[in-house]
Amino acid sequence: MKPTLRCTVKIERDVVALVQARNAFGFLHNRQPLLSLASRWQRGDSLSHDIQVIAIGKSGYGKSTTLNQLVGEAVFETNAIAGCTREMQSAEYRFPTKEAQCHFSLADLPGIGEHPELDKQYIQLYRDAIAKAHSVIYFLRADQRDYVIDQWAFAQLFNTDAERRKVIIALNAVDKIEPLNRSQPFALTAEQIQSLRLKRHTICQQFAVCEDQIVTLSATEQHNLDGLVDRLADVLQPYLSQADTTSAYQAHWTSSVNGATY
Ligand SMILES: Nc1nc2c(ncn2[C@@H]2O[C@H](COP(=O)(O)OP(=O)(O)O)[C@@H](O)[C@H]2O)c(=O)[nH]1
Ligand SMILES: [Mg+2]
Repeated sequence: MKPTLRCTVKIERDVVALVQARNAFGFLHNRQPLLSLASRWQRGDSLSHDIQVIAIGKSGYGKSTTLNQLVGEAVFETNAIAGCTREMQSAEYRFPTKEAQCHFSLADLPGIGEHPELDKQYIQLYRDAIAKAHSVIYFLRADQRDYVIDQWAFAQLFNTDAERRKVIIALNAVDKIEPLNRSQPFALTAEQIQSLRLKRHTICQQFAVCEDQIVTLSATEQHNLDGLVDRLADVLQPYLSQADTTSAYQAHWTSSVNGATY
């Protein structure tokens, strides 16, 4: 029997809560998925039309930490030593639609690189998940020297142009790029910026992606997380349309997002 990836919904909130947590998600405000391009998921008795973003990559690269930072709460388990995510987990945000049920979904997938046999199973599951996702955040770590397993997985997962267009490479842990500095508050030195430039160039060649598909960040130092969301906005815009909202929702929005303009 073909293995399937079980998904546990960790939290469900309104999109407004996500925008309040991080203003960069304002591109979702007053929007809803174009139903014909949405990903369909059965939720209990009803069908949901979703915009879906998935995070994949080796265990320990900071997928869960990054997603938690993006949504502003500890939704996904993180672990310094052992890979802890064995199933797909998601944070779901309801769009304010009148008729169809629609969500913006951010999902954390089990990490690869722990065991070759497990990786083979995960690759097939990842391929199914990628087919349904609108964007895929593929994690790498800036302090990693050898990307052999990552390149192997990437080549298995992204074959067609359509698959490759979905990819954003999140080059995480830039705080650990050489030469290390411990300045507080965190800031990259000129030497680190130069190392990062070389690293980006190498990744472009090794993974055959464009420079603008790579976002450099540090989840723990909260560096350039908005840059990652801005890139997501670029990839997801074509799948969104103006929301068909109720006046009640509009009133709720206006009173709950004080001072922010979108
Ligand atoms: N220095 C540094 N450590 C990080 C960063 N992001 C995550 N980590 C650490 O890496 C470890 C694994 O993170 P986790 O999010 O569980 O990785 P996952 O397996 O990819 O989900 C944790 O100890 C995190 O604190 C980062 O940007 N910089
Ligand atoms: Mg994890």
